[in-house]
Amino acid sequence: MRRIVVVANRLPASWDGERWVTSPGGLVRALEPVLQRVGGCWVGWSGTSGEVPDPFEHDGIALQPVELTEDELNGFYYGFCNTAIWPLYHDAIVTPEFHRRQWHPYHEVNQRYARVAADALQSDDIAWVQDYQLQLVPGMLRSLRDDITIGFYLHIPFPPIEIFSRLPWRRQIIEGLLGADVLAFQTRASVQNFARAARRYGHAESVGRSELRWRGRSIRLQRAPIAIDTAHFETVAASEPVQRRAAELRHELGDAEKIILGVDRLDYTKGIDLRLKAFGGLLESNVGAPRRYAFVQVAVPSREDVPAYQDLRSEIEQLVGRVNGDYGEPGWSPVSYLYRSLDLEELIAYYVAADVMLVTPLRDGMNLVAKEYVACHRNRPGVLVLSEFAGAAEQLKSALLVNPYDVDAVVETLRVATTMDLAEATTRMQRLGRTVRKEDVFEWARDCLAMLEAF
Ligand code: ADQ
Repeated sequence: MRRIVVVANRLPASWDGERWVTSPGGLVRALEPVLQRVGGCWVGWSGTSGEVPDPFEHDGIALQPVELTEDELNGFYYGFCNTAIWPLYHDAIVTPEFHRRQWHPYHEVNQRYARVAADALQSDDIAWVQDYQLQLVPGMLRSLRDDITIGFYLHIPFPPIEIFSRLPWRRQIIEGLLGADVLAFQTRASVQNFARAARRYGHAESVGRSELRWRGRSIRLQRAPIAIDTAHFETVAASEPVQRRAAELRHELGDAEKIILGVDRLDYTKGIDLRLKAFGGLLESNVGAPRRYAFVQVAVPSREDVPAYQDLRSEIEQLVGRVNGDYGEPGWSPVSYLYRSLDLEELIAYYVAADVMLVTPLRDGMNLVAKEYVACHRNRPGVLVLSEFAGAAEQLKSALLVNPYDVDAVVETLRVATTMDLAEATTRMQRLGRTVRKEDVFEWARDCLAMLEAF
């Protein structure tokens, strides 16, 4: 196998003040064993601005830190990535901001990643560039090295052309991406959206559905839905301490008949506000049985320096207060709201405890939470309510699919989910389980790398 150099915004480890610790998450878990086996390295930002550590090895992988100053971080990451690209690519749920002063650091920082990667690459290596922060890197790398294969994976949706076309730097972004040999996306819709934008703004030509020709080169388009380490979730969910903790949680939640759960990064794309309104609607129709339902929303702090995220946090906290004020009783609040990250075992105990998982993003590249819930419900009843606008809806067709903007429909779906008979819930969960077991993160990594190897 050929060596792989992963180029990502962040390194797979961060400094905790005393030592480097592996960052949690599916991408790291999937790629670590591959990189350990075939060699190569990981290029990314270390998480602290200012002086960068020298290249070092962690868990058998060579890490190449990229330097970012505080100013660059503000312009590139908090600025262009999170106020222009992130909202634009998520259907412009929040109005994207386009500032010329932020484009410059985006370009500069992409150039720096490309240079560090070019130095780390050996002839015939594969460079595998990750996500929306680094869309110019494929083109920049190609002009620095013509003896490597370049792959790019987009973790978030690629938007429809009507939305993408607003971007003042649309041509540069398309040309940057077209520097890759293989461009992979979460869904078919994203593949099609990109092909259309590449034809219009890059003057690329389509050859069938999964190939483009551009400036004499051939570029493959791939649909590769990201996934989870299913076996790991299944094992932890079945373990005695997690089962015990799940029972404890149910008790702490007042032994409600039905526990409904939401787990997200606190982000306006996740539809947490509409979800709370829908839960309020369910309680409204539940006169006479006040403690029947409990809703737990776990929200992980995210991008706390971006004003839109601060506003969102206040809005959600007000909504939680309103539902609890309207429907709570002394000593009993129907909504439990946790604003923090949980360790994996605790998170899994929540998944196990929940009768209904409510995943209602307004737009989401994939949504791994939905897959994690399914993996934790092998041989255990549970119902997944899933937004039509999550990438996962292309695969998880046996979930109860819903339009999250339609609050009445979410209320009705919650009613169906909380009253579903055991036989139907079991059949649906078995089907979902087959999908997440067959298409796990290792299969995803194999698919992506096979396409790159073949190039
Ligand atoms: P995210 O927007 O972060 O990812 P998601 O796919 O749901 O969304 O992944 C979140 C991860 O964080 C999950 O693995 C989950 O377990 C974990 N997590 C959530 N809440 C947590 C909590 N309170 N404590 C601890 N862990 C928690 C982006 C895209 C997605 C895409 C992924 C992967 O926005 O669409 O699926 O990348 O490509």
